[in-house]
Amino acid sequence: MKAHYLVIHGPNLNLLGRREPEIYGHDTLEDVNRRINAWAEAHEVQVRTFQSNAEGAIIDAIQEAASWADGLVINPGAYTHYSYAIRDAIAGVGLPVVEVHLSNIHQREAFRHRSVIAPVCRGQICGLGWYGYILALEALLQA
Ligand code: CA2
Repeated sequence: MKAHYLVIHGPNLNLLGRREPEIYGHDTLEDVNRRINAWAEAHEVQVRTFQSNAEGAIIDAIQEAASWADGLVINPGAYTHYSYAIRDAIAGVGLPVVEVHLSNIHQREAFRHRSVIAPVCRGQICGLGWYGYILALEALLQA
């Protein structure tokens, strides 16, 4: 049976490739999703991608994933650092979740060093750019 995964891109990630390329690279979100979809095809798994700037929409997507997904990959954007609501949604969904960041949040401003999401995730990958999403999916597939 095919595995099903949801990849969530949080706030401002729709701007990828258009600003701050020195931090986030030149790839657009469409480029990143294309690579994720290519990986999904090669591994014969089903991956849906979703981006929202709204905390509530992200929480709805996490809750809905409980009915169809085998795991989640999430880049919560700046919500990483303060959203207890997203943390609670992940803790409540009962699915394996991997947190991903394009940049190395530990090399950046102090407020980015702390993730309130990481304690309820299987693991966290940061600083490896778009490849972090692929590594996260690989980890879920092996789990
Ligand atoms: O490194 C990451 O993936 C982050 O989750 C990205 C978030 C940031 O708040 C986190 O601390 C780390 C911000 C995403 C904003 O993305 C932009 C991309 C291009 C232009 C402007 C914003």
